[in-house]
Amino acid sequence: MATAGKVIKCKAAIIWEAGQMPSVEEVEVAPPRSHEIRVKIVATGICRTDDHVLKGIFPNIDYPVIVGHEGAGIVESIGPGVTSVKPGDKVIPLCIPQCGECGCCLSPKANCCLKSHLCEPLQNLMPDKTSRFTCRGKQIHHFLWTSTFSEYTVMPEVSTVRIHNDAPLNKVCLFACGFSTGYGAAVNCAKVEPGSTCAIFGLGGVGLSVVMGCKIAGASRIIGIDINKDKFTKAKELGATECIAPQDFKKPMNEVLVEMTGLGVDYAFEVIGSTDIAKAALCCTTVGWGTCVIAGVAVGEGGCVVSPMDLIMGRKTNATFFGGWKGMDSVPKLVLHYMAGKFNLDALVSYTLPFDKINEAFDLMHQGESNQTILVY
Ligand code: COD
Ligand code: ZN
Ligand code: ZN
Repeated sequence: MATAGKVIKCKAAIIWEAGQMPSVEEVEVAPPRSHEIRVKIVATGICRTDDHVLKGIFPNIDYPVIVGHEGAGIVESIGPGVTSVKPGDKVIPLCIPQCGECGCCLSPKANCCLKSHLCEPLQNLMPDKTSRFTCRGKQIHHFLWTSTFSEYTVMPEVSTVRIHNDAPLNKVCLFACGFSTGYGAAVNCAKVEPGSTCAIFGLGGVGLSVVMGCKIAGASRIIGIDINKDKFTKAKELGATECIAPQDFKKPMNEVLVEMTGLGVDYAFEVIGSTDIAKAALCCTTVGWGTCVIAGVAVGEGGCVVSPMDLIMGRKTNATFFGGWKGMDSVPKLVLHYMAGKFNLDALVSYTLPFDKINEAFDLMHQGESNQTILVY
């Protein structure tokens, strides 16, 4: 492309300081270096993790920063040594890379690549500790090596996966985080079985994706729990067999669920991002084999105190990052499954807005108004 090797000027949303809303400005995006890829982002969702940076509660972040990781786009140019994609290919950024060489990448049991930006020392620059973004002469930091809140972004090759070129980017961007996290919590982490009973705490976009995973896995009872009853219609449309609101009960929800099911549920999912709810999710599972999966990241909370007595009788607890998927191997397959009609991703999208309305999208998230908002450039 004509832009290859040159600096590109485009718009991006910059968070200049913790606690400030992003400001849409012109940035310069340098060409990709060795083993890097420059991508024109076409669509991006927004995720609570982006919001955690906005609020200043994501650990060890340097500002100013361009966040965003739930994106999809088209390769504009590649740096030396890149072999997996070429200009024009459709790609999805991976919020957790897959280097293919580290102990976790080589093990079928793990998806947390050890060459990730999340490994110590946590840092939000490119792998070589420099940035490809500048604005008014100032260096702007990357985030998760994805930074999809820039019309053009540079990502390491290990964080970029090629998908089918007919995939609709304004929908499949949800495979970059929300859908994959929730669906994978059910099918990879819990390994929900046919005929089982499931409880899902939180029916936002990620919780609804857990509901879809439980349904596809053949669960016979799928109980959705949310304080916002407006979430119940969609949850039932996607597979929840019952929905309940905590404010309608005097007892704690774990006791309510044990009463509803006799022994407790086989699988419970925490999809709110609260340590108190994680405890309730563990305690509503059946003694003997019940499994609790924590999908939410409760940033800034003190931690979760669990008595060994809650576990000693055979209950298990587990947590998942990105639904346990190895991104390179799995995301292209998830996209193909979507294109074949296996998942109703479209039902997760509450709003599609132009990128310039990014602050409106964050407001909708804060008001609990939206499941997933997609921004298009
Ligand atoms: N009881 C019941 N429901 C509640 C309660 C409560 N006390 N508090 C809130 N809720 C409901 C809300 O009404 C809402 O419907 C739902 O819980 C939460 O939904 P959203 O839309 O705010 O959030 P999601 O679905 O987009 O995401 C939820 C997560 C917990 C997954 C998210 O916050 C998170 O932690 N994401 C990071 C997890 C991860 O692994 N990410 C991978 C890369 S970023
Ligand atoms: Zn690795
Ligand atoms: Zn996310």
